[in-house]
Amino acid sequence: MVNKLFLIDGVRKFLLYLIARMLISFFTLIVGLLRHQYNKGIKKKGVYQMERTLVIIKPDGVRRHLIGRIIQRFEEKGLAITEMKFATMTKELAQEHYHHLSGRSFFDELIDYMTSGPVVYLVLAGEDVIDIVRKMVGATKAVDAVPGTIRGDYALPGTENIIHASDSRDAATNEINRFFPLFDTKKQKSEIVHPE
Ligand code: IDP
Ligand code: MG
Repeated sequence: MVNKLFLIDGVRKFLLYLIARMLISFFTLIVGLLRHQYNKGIKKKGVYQMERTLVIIKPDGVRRHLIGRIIQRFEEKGLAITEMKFATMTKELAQEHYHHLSGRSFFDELIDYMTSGPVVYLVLAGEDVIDIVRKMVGATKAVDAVPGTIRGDYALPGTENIIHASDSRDAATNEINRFFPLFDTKKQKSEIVHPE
């Protein structure tokens, strides 16, 4: 009799366990479907999972009154500007920013150039924005920069080449944090609305 009761109790527990597992699976499926639909809706509305990149209009770009024309290119492309700042770079920040070039013969000249006057810092956001902006910026050396790119249209041979743009996700994160130390990535992390 006692054995029978234990058996019934065991079967009941097993059934409850099965029902609980089925309910969990069912809710997981529903949540997955809802998230899928939500993401589809977001894409349709022009809101994307996005990347960010740091752009610097260098001192020669500012001196040559190219700020407006450069920003216009990014706006016309449809990229969102999420941060913007006008300031002169300190020597310490310039050395940190170009630390990977510290052994090169042109390093001191590069630091003098980057600290020679105010620059414009921009954070641009959008899908694949890092690669898109690098393509818009063009090759480092003026002789290689294709016409139609910013450097191709405005830069001549030498250290001065108008503009900087992050070249990878890691670089973008480091550079945004370097020049916008109060930047709150969490605040705007998930989505950004593109300009119409
Ligand atoms: P990037 O700006 O296209 O990413 P990097 O190789 O990271 O190119 O170089 C950083 C900056 O250092 C360049 O934008 C340019 O101002 C300067 N630079 C790079 N290579 C040379 C060079 O061979 N001679 C003089 N200046 C250079
Ligand atoms: Mg670089």
